[in-house]
Amino acid sequence: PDVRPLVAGNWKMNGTRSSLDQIKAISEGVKGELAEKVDALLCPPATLLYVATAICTDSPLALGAQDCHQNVSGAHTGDISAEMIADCFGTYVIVGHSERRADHGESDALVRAKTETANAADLTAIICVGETEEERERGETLQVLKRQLEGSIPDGARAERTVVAYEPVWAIGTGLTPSVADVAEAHAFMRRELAARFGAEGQAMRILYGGSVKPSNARDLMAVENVDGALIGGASLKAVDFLAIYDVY
Ligand code: G2H
Repeated sequence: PDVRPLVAGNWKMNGTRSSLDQIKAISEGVKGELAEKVDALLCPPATLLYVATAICTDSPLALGAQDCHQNVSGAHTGDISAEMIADCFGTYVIVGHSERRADHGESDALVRAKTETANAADLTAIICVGETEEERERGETLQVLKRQLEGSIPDGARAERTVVAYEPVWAIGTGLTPSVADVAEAHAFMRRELAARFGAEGQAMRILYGGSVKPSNARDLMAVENVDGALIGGASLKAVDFLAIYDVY
């Protein structure tokens, strides 16, 4: 089936008001004809989300956050709710990024709870999965992906509100990327798993590749079957790089 690609930027803990010019440039750069067939998203730090929406009016660039709490509201000092993200006109939220799984001990069950809460607030969740270097060396990649997909995606998930991002942990921020054949194998496997569990909805869910995507490798990675876009970290900080990747479509 035809799946509409999504090119998404994850700024992680980078960006202050001085970066607003880059957000503006990205929002301008995605205005062309490509916007008819490719979605673009930027997830700046939450501190910039509201002001970003104000400068991106008139642009098809969607905005989102990098995490949300699993509860709707309450005594959770320092956390951000799905409703708060929606209130700032965010429409997406990344959940279960490997940095959160590692830094904050997030489990598949927690990621699933966050996804449910995000979806209830009408946010599209970008659910991250991926094996570590040790898991890959032990030949466990597909097993790990299966377990993470089963554990992190809620029952009844719909394609419209669910995006999966495959981010091999060892490829994140390292400049290393899996071979095109490895990406193809992982994405084909995930597609089969999603289709087996969610039927037509699973066929239509977008599966992004993430991990050291940059202008020089994006064309090859985005051409792989079942790769429906990119989740870009470091290379999304500069508008010219983000737009060069977006433009491979
Ligand atoms: C993977 C990716 C974005 P980078 O975490 O989520 O980051 O492109 O810097 O490897």
